[in-house]
Amino acid sequence: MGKKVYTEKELEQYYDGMKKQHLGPLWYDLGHMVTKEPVHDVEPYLWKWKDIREYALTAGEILEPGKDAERRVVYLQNPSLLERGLVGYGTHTLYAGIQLLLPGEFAPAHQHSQTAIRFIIEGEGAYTAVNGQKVYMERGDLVLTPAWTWHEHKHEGTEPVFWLDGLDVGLVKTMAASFFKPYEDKFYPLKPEENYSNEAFANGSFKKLNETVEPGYPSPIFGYKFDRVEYLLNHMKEEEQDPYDGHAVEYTNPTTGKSADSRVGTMMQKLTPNQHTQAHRHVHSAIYHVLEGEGYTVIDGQKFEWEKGDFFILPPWSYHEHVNTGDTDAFLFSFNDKPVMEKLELEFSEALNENNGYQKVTSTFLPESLNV
Ligand code: GTQ
Repeated sequence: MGKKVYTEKELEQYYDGMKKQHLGPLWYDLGHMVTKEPVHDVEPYLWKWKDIREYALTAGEILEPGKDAERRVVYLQNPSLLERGLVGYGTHTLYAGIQLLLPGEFAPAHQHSQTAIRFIIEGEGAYTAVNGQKVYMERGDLVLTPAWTWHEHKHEGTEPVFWLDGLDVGLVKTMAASFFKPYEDKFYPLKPEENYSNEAFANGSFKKLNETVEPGYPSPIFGYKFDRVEYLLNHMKEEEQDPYDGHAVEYTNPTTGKSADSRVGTMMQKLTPNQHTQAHRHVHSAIYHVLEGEGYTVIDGQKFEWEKGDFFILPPWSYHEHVNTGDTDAFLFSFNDKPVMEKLELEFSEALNENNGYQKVTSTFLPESLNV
């Protein structure tokens, strides 16, 4: 059964006609759609804390939240994604912003379909109210404001407070599912108990006799204190370490045993002095914040040197390994899109097989402010 022989001219007419009708030949294009491995345009990047802090502080002189702006935030823009017009993208799914509140200031109540996590970088005496429940924030704490919850921030302390906002901006935009609503008033009605969820549900240990705690989301815990995470990391046995992440703890929802937030995963890692983890890669992407310590992370052969306060992007499907070069423990906080990839049955990971599991370093990243 031979195929009809078309002349070159006939074929050209055929393909041109098809294109004009907005149709396409899969026999040419399958390889671009169903790629053998994840293909992406998310480049790794690193920002120095002293630069971000400076720009945030100047914003403190320029504008006031609740008056001139909904929030006073300097966000991390991944340059590789801005090329595609993706404003506010850290990775293709995740956003990171650094929010500043000065003493006495507030950021008004609102809700949105994006889910948000907060990680406190500097300062104390500020709280986030989640559906009216005040959660006070101190350095190293994680605070959740899950999708659709009403949330506001207020600062009752005496020094500036800085925290990281992590939202699934890119994901929600791709899904065409963004909703935002300001509350009818500045503040959502406050509940009498403060820090209730941190205390009552720590480790998922208790519930009142006549209370029902439904398994599911949002987590009954909105605030996760740093000293608890630190305790757990400091009491991990050698054999409980992860070869790729070192001493590593994921924040969980006690009713499900899974990620604390339903869409944004959160993790704290501890690397002991000279610790050098092995390289692996996974489908999920992440944004890292250095809570404490100094060292570097090799991402696809490029060395990203970090110190306390810095932020860096881990793109999807990129080999990475972490090294602590300091003489004290390093603590790395990160948030990721792993829960989404897992729910969609898209998560996959693999170790680097060559060179004993370590990458060859071919270049060192130069942060913008040192690029003179
Ligand atoms: O504090 O609710 O950085 O809604 C971006 C969007 C912070 C917030 C951000 C937000 C918030």
